[in-house]
Amino acid sequence: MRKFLILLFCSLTVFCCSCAKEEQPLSGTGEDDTIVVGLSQVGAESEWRVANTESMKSTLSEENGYMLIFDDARQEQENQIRAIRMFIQQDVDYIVFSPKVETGWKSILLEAKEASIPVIVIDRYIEQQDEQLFTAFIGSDFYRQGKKAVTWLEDFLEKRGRGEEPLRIVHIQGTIGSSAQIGRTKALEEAAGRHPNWEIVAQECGDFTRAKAYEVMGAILKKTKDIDVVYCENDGEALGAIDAMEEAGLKCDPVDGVIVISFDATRLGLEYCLARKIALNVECNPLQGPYVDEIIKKLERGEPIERITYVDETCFDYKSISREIIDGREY
Ligand code: GZL
Repeated sequence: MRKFLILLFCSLTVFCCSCAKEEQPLSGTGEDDTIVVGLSQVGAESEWRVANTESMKSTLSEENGYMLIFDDARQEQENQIRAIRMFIQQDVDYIVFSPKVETGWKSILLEAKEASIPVIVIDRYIEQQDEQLFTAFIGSDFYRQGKKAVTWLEDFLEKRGRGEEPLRIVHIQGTIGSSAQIGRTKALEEAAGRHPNWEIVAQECGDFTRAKAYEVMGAILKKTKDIDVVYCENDGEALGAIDAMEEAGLKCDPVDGVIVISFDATRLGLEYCLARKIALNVECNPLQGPYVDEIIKKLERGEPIERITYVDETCFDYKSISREIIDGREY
């Protein structure tokens, strides 16, 4: 009944607006079979995030039987917690959220559990909890992504006879405490620990944005230009770091310049890969809407679901990327 009241309120709101503006058919069916989903998104910090949001909105649509209540947390965990509490008060059917960071969710997820509202975590992970605080996770294995990157780098250097040479690495990290940063960082730091000739000469947070990465890379370049590899934890950071390096007169190229490694494989990031400015781009698939839709429809039918689902992902390097691949990409 409360869900019907939410839909009725929304329809009346739309109706009042439409009367005020122009004649429009009422949106929303008001039928009880509409699935009401509250979605809390981290923000809009990167092209990847924008693509992730678009995938959610285009899938959890009215045509597909949903009413989506969307909240942009603007990079603040407090805003996500507030939005989830609002969804609980509105008695939505499902709560979906991408946790900005791994910790700090136990209390609010216990509230959702007490309200018997299933929670689906997307994209990033939350710290392992004893209780079953979420119904399903759909996202990436970030440590596996990092392993792909360092394995590629080890093979690349070995093939070029540079396996034993000193390797000076600049590490631009993503949002500290996010599972994407934790996993990608762990893989690099483990690899640096395995290779005595590898040295992380600078490690700074670029917060997954081009602007912040440009700023921190510029500061690093004031101290040293003796850099062999820049390991950026997403495409926005890679572009910002490349901007700063090129301004400082450094060439970004896997063969005769700085080796730049990136994550996400957005269209812009792959353009840089085709231009050889990014040597390797590890895909992080944002198209998670269809996965969420499948899980919810199974739950609605009372069918069993997988609690953990990793999305399909690959990687591209400056040799394997092509114009055809880029033109065929959805994001
Ligand atoms: C990864 C996602 C990260 C992307 C960044 O799944 O959480 O956040 O790698 C985005 O581009 O900002």
